[in-house]
Amino acid sequence: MRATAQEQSCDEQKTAEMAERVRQGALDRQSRNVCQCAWRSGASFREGTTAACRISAMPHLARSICIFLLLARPDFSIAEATVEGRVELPKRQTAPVANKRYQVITKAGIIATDPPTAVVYLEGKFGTSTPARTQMPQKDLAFVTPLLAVRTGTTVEFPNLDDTYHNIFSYSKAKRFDLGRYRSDERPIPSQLFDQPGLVALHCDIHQHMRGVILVLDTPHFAKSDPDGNYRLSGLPAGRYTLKAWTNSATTLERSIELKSGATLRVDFP
Ligand SMILES: [Cu+2]
Repeated sequence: MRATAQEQSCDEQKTAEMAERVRQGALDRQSRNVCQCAWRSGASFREGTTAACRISAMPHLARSICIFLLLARPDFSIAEATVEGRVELPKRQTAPVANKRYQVITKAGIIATDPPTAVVYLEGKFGTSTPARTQMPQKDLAFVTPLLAVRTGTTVEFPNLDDTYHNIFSYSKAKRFDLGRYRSDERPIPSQLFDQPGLVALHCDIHQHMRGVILVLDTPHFAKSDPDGNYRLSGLPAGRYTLKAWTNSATTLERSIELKSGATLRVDFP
């Protein structure tokens, strides 16, 4: 692909900046990624591209610098990693019933889903979270999604989609709140900010059988497993981390892992 004059000019400026940074020894992780943006040739550019900065398409100086950076820093990473596998789930508590929704149950003080589900997440330092919003609706006297995983700093709205009142509350240490009684037309939709990591057990003051769980996690990288325990996390930064698999309030399995750029790692629990 040919670069336009503007791209060429931008490219030269970036290249000069890179050279200056190298000269000053100010080559932190962010600046090492400058070569990602040094060559923005329209549609061919994508952040995290695996084509080694599309080196072959670069002007000579940018190419030389990128090759130098690649050789000088073997831990340099621009491609995203994936981890996938299977979590051995606890045995289900009740016989399977066709078309029955999965639910949150409490047995001997242990909170779990039925059928069992795992939440797999990557623990590490991923920078501060940006405010996010999501919803946990109630319909037919149940939470539509009884198990919700969110990152710390997420505001969850609790819309009532029934023709009756609900009153969602929690006594959990990670978040204690009581929304009071509200109907479907309540505006703004009752909500809570989940600013502490941990498990938040949800109840309804009106319907005692209603159970829900919010797992508040200090990471943007998490996924629920399928009913067979299979999971997949993609778009992960390379590095050493702890991978955790929550299966109920008493059990969180963990493994130390090393993710490599552009590679898919297979991790089964246990
Ligand atoms: Cu209710």
